[in-house]
Parts: sequence; structure tokens; C-alpha cells
Amino acid sequence: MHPVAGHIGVRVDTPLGDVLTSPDLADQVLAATYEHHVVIFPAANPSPSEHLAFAELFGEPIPPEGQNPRHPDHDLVTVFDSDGGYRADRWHSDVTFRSEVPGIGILCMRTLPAVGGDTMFSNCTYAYEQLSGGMKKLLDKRRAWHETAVDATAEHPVVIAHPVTGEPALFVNHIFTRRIMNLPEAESAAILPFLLAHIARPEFTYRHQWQLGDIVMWDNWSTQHYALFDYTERRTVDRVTLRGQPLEPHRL
Ligand SMILES: O=C(O)CCC(=O)C(=O)O
Ligand SMILES: [Fe+2]
Repeated sequence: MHPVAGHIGVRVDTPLGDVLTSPDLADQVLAATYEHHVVIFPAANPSPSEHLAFAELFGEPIPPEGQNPRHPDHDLVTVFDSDGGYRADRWHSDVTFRSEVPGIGILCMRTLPAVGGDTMFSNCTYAYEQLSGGMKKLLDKRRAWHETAVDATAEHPVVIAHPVTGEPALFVNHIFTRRIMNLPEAESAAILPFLLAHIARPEFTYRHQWQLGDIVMWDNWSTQHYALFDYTERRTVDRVTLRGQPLEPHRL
């Protein structure tokens, strides 16, 4: 495994087919996902069935949210197509507007613009670690309200304890988090933008420049991502998302 940035991400050169047939390798990939937050298989180029089979090594794929288009042959594969107006160019974790937050996301690059269309990932465990003791104290026991345009809502701790590693992670994001509920509104309005800017600090991130067929797998509890919209040609990615669970607070 080769680190791709100082604080997040590893590249794996083992062929995806080997992982599909070796439970030991699959265990190592899952452990790497929790340790390094993002795992990349360059130009793996799986068929949609292989993409799904790879995801099933690590958990239970869940159907796309109602508003998202599905693969014509595979109900559990979401297709994000720039021609359909799809963009995700703000920092977020996926589906935080549900109380059960998906644990892992696995993307495959299918149609690549000649330039642009990178995706950035940020390590929200490291981002939390880098806050001052005073700020950590202020965030202790805080809860935040998450919402989508289509009116799905959920409440989560501002700092979660990762369900597998137990590590703390900052868990507020630009797309879905509306406010910190148990702070006066003016204080929430001051603190939340700071936290969102903090998570986006370049030192906490890895920027993936895609090749066709790349697989990128991320821990959706400890990271956020941002798909740059800086291209004009068509871009499509397939995503499989794994079932998660409600998130518990980190305790100082
Ligand atoms: O298009 C991308 O690179 C990432 C899109 C995204 O936000 C996602 O797949 O969850
Ligand atoms: Fe996303």
C-alpha cells in the first residue's frame, strides 16, 4: 500500500480480481479503509457486477436514494451523470440526512472528461485532532441538524465516535448540516462555518485525479468529499454504498 497524501489515502496495486477471491486480502482492504480513510485501486475497470461483488465483500449495498438515477441492469448501483445535471461540488459525507449513515462508499470512474473532474477527500478524524482543547470542549455533547432539499432530516453528534475504530471525527458538512441544535442560534451561526472551513483545509485532504476505471473506496464516517465541477465534457461515475448505522457521540 502506498500513501498518496500526508494524512489520508493509500493506493493499492493488487488487482481487484485477487481481492475478490481472497478473504484475507479483503480483510486487509477493509482494515486499510479504516486506517487510511480512502483506498484507491487504479484502473481496476470492474464490470458493474464486479463492482457490486467487490462492495459485498465489505457489507450490504443499499439502494440509491429515490432521487438518484440507477444503473439500467443493477438496482444497487447509482449512476451520477453530469449530463443529467449531477454535481457534488460542496464538501459532504453521503446521506447524513438519514439517522442510519452509510459506512462506506465505492466509486468507479466510467466516463472521464479530458481535463478536470477530480474528487477531493478530507480526513475528519485528523481535522478533529487538530482543533484546540478549548474548541473540543465547546463541541463536546453538541448535536447537529442535517436536512436535504427533499425534506429528509436527521440529528447526529457534532463529534462522532467511529463505530469501528472508536476514533473521534468531526461530523458536520456543508451540504446537509443546518445548525448545531444545542447552542444559541448566534453561536451556532458563528461556529458551524468555522468547522466547515476547518474540514476543508488542504493539509487534511487528498485530491484524486481520475483515470478511467479507477475504484476509490472511502470511510463515509471519517471523511468528507468534494467533486470538482471544472469540466465541460460528460463525466459519469458509478457508486455503490454500504449500509451503516446510527452514530454515537465521542466523549471527551
Ligand atoms: O462524482 C464524484 O466524484 C463524487 C460524487 C459524490 O459525492 C459521491 O459519489 O458520493
Ligand atoms: Fe457524495
